[in-house]
Amino acid sequence: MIKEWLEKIEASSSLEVLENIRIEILGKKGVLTAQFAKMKDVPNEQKKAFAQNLNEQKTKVHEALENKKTLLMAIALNEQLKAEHIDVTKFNSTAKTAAFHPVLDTMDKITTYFQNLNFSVEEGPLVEDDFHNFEALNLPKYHPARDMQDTFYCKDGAVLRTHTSPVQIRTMMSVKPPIRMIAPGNVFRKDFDITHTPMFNQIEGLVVDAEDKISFANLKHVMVEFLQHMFGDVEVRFRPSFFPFTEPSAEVDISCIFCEGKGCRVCSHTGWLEVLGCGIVDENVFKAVGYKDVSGYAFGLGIERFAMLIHKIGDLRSLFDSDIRLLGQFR
Ligand code: 2NL
Repeated sequence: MIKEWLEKIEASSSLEVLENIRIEILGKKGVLTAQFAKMKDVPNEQKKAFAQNLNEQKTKVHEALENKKTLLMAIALNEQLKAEHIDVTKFNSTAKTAAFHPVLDTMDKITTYFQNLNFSVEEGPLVEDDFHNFEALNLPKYHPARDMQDTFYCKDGAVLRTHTSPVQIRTMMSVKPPIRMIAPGNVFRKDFDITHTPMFNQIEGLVVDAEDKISFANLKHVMVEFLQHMFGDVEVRFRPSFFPFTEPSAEVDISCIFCEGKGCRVCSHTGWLEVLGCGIVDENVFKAVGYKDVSGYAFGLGIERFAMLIHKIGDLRSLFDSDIRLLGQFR
């Protein structure tokens, strides 16, 4: 009998079959269990040998079952692993890749352009003091031009920076000229409507060198080259303007990239789009940082506006919604 059982166990092809064999032999109504019940009919002097023999058989069956179970489980696991195997190198055309947000992408493009012209990239604190955000930029207390900025005021006279110019002030106060730098980053203004968000991104540039090395012509050339790099073959126009920190100052327009200057809704039928402000650094700014016998030019632009023009996005606020349906289009 035992030989037959062991052969059956050895031949079983699945855990289910094996379990049925176990029940058949060792279960409550199993054939070996039934043998144990016969014990009471065995004469006393044979009981010991009888029991010993049954226990040996039981041990052998039990061992055979366990060994077979281990083997079948290993086979089952192997098959499962094979079935669940994923080929991670397989090409999947529906896989979604990540993408840069258009604002970050535009910031990168502008930053890289100026890095290639040997400008350094500088950063500074978002919470500023009155000196770095206003005073040093030729914006004394109670000067009406401060109202242009719609400032967020914090405790103890601190402000959220209204432009990235304080980064230039900090740089000028920590290194000697010549300087060739840009300052990209968040700025804050208490303004919220279709064309304004209370936080937006700006890049400002500053070049400072010996007096005879800087001219408005230099500034004009760098701006024209930069704008044609960003927008392609556009006309560039300089209009006289005013900023407290530059004199003379100019606002710069490009010919409308939507109608090629013919006049459309985006350019309010003027044929021109305003894209940045710039000028020759006011001497009061150099006085405030302790620079002497130098000259400089500076410029500033809003990155969201550039991103909207480059990617033809109509509503400024959609840049702040984090809506995957919009962002997915810039992959
Ligand atoms: C604009 C115009 C501008 C500057 C920013 C600047 C900074 C220093 C000294 C002088 Cl430290 N100027 N920055 C100059 C002219 C224009 O920004 O429309 N920005 C969005």
